[in-house]
Amino acid sequence: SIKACLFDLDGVLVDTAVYHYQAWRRLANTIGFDFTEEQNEQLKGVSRVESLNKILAWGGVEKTDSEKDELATLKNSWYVDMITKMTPDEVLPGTVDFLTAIQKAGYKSALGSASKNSGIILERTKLAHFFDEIVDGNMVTKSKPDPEVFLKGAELLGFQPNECVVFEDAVAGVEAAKRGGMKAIGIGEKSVLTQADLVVSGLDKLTIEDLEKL
Ligand code: B16
Ligand code: MG
Repeated sequence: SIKACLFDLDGVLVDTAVYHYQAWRRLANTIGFDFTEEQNEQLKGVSRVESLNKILAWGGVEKTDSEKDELATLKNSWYVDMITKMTPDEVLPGTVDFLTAIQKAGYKSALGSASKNSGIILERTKLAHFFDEIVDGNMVTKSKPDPEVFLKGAELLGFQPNECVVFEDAVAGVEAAKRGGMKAIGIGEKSVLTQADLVVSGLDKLTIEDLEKL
């Protein structure tokens, strides 16, 4: 049965995807092209460097590694400007109630995010205290759909993968959970998150009983 919960950050607990989108678009526009909201879906859960590679490919632009470093740093500076202004109001509906409920019910929880900025976001939104362990983009070498980020979370919490459930909004993240041998609750659309064991529109739609039934 499920003993631990592993949470993705962006798109599950907070909606930072809009800030990523704005900053990446600004970068693309600076180089001289644009991309759509639909293309932006493919960036969810994907690391910073891999996101940049995808965007440059959409624009048909080639850059050297050092130019890419500069571009990624520029995008991140715009993104950080936005997230440092975040407030607890930006926590997605139901998040605080659900995190409180699982804590009371005795489940352990960890963050499993691809972001290198998770520290600022958790601090600004006052969510940090809910997590027993935090695994983010600073601690992993392989990005989702590789299961590394979630396997590390399970290990730090001291549970086997099959005792863990992952909450994910990204296709790559759900795939990572399944490849790691965990249950996955998709946050979003059933037609998109096809590999998930259960899909809901947000944490506000989940109860402890849903975890017991997995
Ligand atoms: P950063 P998650 C991911 O966070 C985002 O979904 C993805 O769009 C972003 O590129 C990635 O973090 C890296 O973020 O540039 O802040 O290191 O969904 O895994 O919490
Ligand atoms: Mg996400």
